[in-house]
Amino acid sequence: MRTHETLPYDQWIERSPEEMAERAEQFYEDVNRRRTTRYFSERPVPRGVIETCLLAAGTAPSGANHQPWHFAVIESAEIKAKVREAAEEEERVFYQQKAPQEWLDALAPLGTDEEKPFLETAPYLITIFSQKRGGPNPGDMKKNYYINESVGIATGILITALHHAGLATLTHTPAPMNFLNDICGRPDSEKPFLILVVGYPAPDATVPVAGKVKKPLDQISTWL
Ligand code: IYR
Repeated sequence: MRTHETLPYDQWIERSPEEMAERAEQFYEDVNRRRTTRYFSERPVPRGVIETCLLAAGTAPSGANHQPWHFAVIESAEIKAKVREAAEEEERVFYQQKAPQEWLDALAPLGTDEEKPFLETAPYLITIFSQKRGGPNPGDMKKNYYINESVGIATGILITALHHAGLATLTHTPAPMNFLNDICGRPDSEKPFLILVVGYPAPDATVPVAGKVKKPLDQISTWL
């Protein structure tokens, strides 16, 4: 007995096994073209594209469907400069003092450092916040569940949607990043999850060779 309110699942589309295989191939080919780059162009990106990708991210499954995320989209040059200044300050401490050698060694193939010019160059910084409390309806202050899992899935969909639309992204996680609450005017009950840098890649953008190495199927899966 289904005691909750239901609807028929009628937006689902039946595909033949051949069509399924073809679509799976096409999708893999497309997402396998995504790379994280640190070099962005200042070229403007239509705001509507970002909005549609945010709507796509918002379709993510989440704990109790509470949708415990907030996306603060920074397009103002002044605010981007503030984020850069604060992030570089944290990152200087990270790279020069806090990071253990093992971590620095792991990052060496990616060529990261405390300089974050992309925080000003890229047209948008999507700052993603996770919410400890909320709920499906405006003003809800219910406890949220599986917050990191939910926000992680939504972020994955957002990255994929932006790539699919033809944009480049960079996940950036200055630590600690509490300064983002102040800059973005978000309440203390929200925790910055990550900054997604979004735009066209610079004409001379590069990607690290190390980023191309993806584990083969037999290393990432087992069948029981
Ligand atoms: N937050 C730093 C360091 C950093 C950490 C990991 I793990 C990366 O994959 C990349 C960078 C920074 O953004 O430079």
